[in-house]
Order: sequence, then structure tokens, then C-alpha cells
Amino acid sequence: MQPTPDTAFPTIAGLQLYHYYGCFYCERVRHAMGELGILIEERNILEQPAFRRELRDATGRSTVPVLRVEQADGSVHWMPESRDIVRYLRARFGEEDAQPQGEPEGFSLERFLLG
Ligand SMILES: N[C@@H](CCC(=O)N[C@@H](CS)C(=O)NCC(=O)O)C(=O)O
Repeated sequence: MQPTPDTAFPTIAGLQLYHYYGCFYCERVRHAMGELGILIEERNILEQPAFRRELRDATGRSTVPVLRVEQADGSVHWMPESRDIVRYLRARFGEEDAQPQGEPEGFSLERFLLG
């Protein structure tokens, strides 16, 4: 049987987010998705062993989040690191004139989630 993604609504073609709930770094990516108003197919590696296997086969690890990106030429790029994923999504789907944010000191939950 084929594993089923978590997302029930139409999603952006060619993008899949390997994740699980309760993972802070995954939450950072989901927060950015909400901010950008985009839906990406979510593949929960704890609920679906087949997704975990796909991830391990591709990256050699089961660390999440990882964004699977199908490129125009048909090749597939596996993008780990929540900050890199957020940066990629903002560059691709964000406002063109959005300014990059600086790096203020001290911990802030909001900054953590915003990436
Ligand atoms: N630097 C990574 C950290 C990712 C990370 O540590 N993810 C945890 C879950 S929150 C994980 O997958 N740990 C299990 C493992 O590494 O196998 C990021 O920002 O994406």
C-alpha cells in the first residue's frame, strides 16, 4: 500500500516536507509556510515507515525537517536544515521586496520560529 501524506488540501507540485509533529525545527518550517500562505505535502516519518526509509535512503539519516525538491530537469534535491528550507521558501514564495532580517542578540521564541 502507498504511504499517504498528512496534507489533505492541494499542495505545491514538486515539494514534499519530511517531518514529524513535536519537532521544533519542523515547526520552524511549518511556521514559515503559514506566514507565506503555502501548503506543502507533509510526510510524517514517525507515522509512515516508508517515508522514513525514503529519507534514510536519500540522505543517509533520519533527521528532519528535510525538503524534497523536484527540479525542472527532473532531478531531485534533498534539502536538510530548517533555516536553509525557510530561506529557500521565502526566496521562492515570499514578497520580492522583503528585507532580510538582522541577527539581534538573545533568545527569542518568535525569532527561532521565524528562522
Ligand atoms: N540543524 C537541524 C536540526 C534538525 C534536528 O535536530 N532534528 C531532530 C528533530 S527536532 C531530529 O530529526 N533528530 C533525530 C535524528 O537526528 O535522527 C535543523 O535546523 O533542521
